[in-house]
Amino acid sequence: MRVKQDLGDLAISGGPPAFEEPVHVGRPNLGPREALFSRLEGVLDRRWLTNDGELVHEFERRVAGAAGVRHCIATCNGEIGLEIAIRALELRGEVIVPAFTFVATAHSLQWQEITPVFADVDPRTHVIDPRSVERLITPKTTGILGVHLWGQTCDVEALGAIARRRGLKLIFDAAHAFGCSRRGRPVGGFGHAEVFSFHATKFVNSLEGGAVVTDDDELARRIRLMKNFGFVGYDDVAFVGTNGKMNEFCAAMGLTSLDAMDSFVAINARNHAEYARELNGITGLRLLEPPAGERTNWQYVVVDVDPERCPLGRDDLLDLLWTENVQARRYFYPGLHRMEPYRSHFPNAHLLLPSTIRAAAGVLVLPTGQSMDPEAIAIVASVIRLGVERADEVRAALRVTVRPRHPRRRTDPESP
Ligand code: T4K
Repeated sequence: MRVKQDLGDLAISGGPPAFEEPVHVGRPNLGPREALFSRLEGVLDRRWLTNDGELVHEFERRVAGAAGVRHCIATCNGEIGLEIAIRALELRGEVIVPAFTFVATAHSLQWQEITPVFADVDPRTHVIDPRSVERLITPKTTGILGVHLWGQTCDVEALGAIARRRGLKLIFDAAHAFGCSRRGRPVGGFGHAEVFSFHATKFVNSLEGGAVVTDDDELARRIRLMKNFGFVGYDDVAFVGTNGKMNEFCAAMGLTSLDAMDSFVAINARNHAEYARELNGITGLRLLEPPAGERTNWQYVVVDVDPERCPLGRDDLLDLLWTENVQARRYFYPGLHRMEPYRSHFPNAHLLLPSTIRAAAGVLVLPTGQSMDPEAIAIVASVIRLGVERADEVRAALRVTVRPRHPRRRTDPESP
């Protein structure tokens, strides 16, 4: 494992890959093992494995505290958390969402036969553009579902004003934004409800897991019942519910992860600074920076590759990195409007989504977290720098060596 300095060092030229083992974007952070094992022993000793166990309650208290809200309802994952919040808020008809996000945001609506209507995003931050939202409101619209993508917060003030003026519910997919703030306020208390993900790939993880947070007492009561089939007593069900419960092993992992949260943030911040230093000056690359003065979790290292300026295209850079065993990702390509069933529902959606299309064409997400250190980052950056500086030769080598060997590394849906 060493910095690549010359074309001949690259794997496409026959050199050994930069890393022997794959380097993953979503490599989980792990809290102290002893603390985890001791919590797991406790679960087994108590023989209380799920259904509102004591570790889930403790997890909920700590997440609510960190998010500065009165209520936290832990769920089995973020997508189910979104579905339940959407249902408890009685959204129906159409709900406006950004087209540039993970597919779960739209699926959580479509799964309940609510139509996601795709708004464009801000070209610099990649979060939903309130002006685009306003233009998409119809008599069928019941809500706005914003996404704090990459931990960058939505313009909650503008969205809140639109929602109030047009009588809409406002909810946030905060899957990326646990531990982040906006204007000094922690993410969690914006809109009617916000939903976190604690999936293994998130900086704080509970293996699988999520949480709905809100300051609305009645909404919290409904969500709590809905995530347990709608039971209000042993023999009484109040409404349609589902099984959205978090179990005790997941809560044990989540609590152990929360114990180490500050150290995860510090590692991510250090990694981000290293990437900023190492990638500095490479033509056509922009490292997305979180807003100054806010708390952030630095969970994603997002590089925008400008197709107009960068000599090597984003997809070629991606292929080059994979040949070196760096499994970078082009989240959230190609945009939800190009995934089924949305592509068929809205064949012309792309006409209103120029910034989404641009973001989807440029984003490259690089590995960070506990498993990365400055040395590894310098190596990743050296591959990128070499790729950009020797773009013509690299492109030519990729065409003959990589594409035929790795046809399934990435798949491209049909345009538009
Ligand atoms: N809203 C937004 C905006 C989201 O980003 C997400 C999830 C959700 C809602 C829904 O939340 P959950 O229902 O998931 O709680 C991954 C995650 O599975 C997903 O949670 C996440 N967003 C999304 C951005 O990333 P994939 O399809 O990229 O996963 P996969 O299997 O390709 O793994 C990602 C990378 O992590 C790979 O390089 C492998 C590595 N990895 C993964 C796991 C699970 C590991 O090294 N170890 C592991 O244990 O979706």
